[in-house]
Order: sequence, then C-alpha cells, then structure tokens
Amino acid sequence: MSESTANTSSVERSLVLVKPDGFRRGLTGEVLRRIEAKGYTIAALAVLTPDRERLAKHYAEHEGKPFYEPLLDFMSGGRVTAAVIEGERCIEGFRALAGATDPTAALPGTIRGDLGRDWGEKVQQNIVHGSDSPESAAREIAIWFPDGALN
Ligand code: DAT
Ligand code: MG
Repeated sequence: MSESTANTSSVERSLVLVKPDGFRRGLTGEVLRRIEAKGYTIAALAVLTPDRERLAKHYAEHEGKPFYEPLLDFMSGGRVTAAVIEGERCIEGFRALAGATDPTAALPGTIRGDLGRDWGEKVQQNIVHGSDSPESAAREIAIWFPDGALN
C-alpha cells in the first residue's frame, strides 16, 4: 500500500456508556464482549452513578426536547459503565454495533436490536450510548474522564 492510501491517520476514540438499564440487567460484559470481538480496544473503564450536572453537559444538544428530563432522570437513576474505546473508525463502527436509537426498530444483530426493547416510558431505554462524531467524542471523553488519567 502506498503512503497516500495507507490508513494511518484514522485511529479514533469513542465514548461508550452502558446505560443504567444495561447495567441493571447485567449486560455490561456482553456489551464489552461485542466491542472486543469487533476488534476495538478498551482504553479506559469506570463504573459510576452520574449526577445531573454531568448528564446535562453530556446531553446538552437535547435540552428542551420532550424526552430531555426523562432522559436525565433515567440516566441518573443507576450505575453506568463508561468506556473509552479505540480503533480505526471506531466512532462509526460502534454506532453500527449499537444499532438504531429506537430499540424496536434496531436491527437484530445490533446491541439495541438484540438486547433492547420499548418499555413504554417517556424516554427510550436502549442499553448503550456511543459518540456520533470525532468532535462529540473529544467533548464527551473530557466529561466522563476529566482527570487526564487517559493516555
Ligand atoms: P443516540 O443515543 O442514538 O445518539 P440521540 O442522541 O438522538 O440518540 O438521543 C439520546 C437518547 O435519548 C437516545 O439514546 C434515547 C433517547 N431518545 C432519543 N430520541 C427519543 C425520542 N424521540 N423519544 C424517546 N427517547 C428518545
Ligand atoms: Mg446521540
């Protein structure tokens, strides 16, 4: 492969959350298994119950939407696993692993399609979060891993 086509500059990091529904249901290992089976590596891992201040920063783009307050209630209502994953094009790749936002519509084979369902709540509980762009990933990693311990 020539220098110009070598895929050397696309190593990315993405912020993944196993949300409280996934944590409560014992699906943290299954989500991490799928990430590793895909070939991405785990660069940082933490278990915590996020407070609303952290979640308001994380979900700032959704402020004012009808599901925003239910989303913060849901996400602050239990432990989550926060992970930084690493690999070429892992932002797009993890979004593909996760599947569509609506777990009813998410395709079988995806995390949300295989493991999620609609529970009739005001906010969709869909097991995982994954960053949607390099800019979001950088912003979100700083929110969840703020102490610079990540190398
Ligand atoms: P994603 O998590 O797929 O990036 P998003 O950023 O648009 O989706 O929304 C954040 C979360 O909010 C999403 O994972 C589930 C919930 N949500 C989004 N749209 C919703 C809707 N129309 N009704 C209920 N919950 C919704
Ligand atoms: Mg999103």
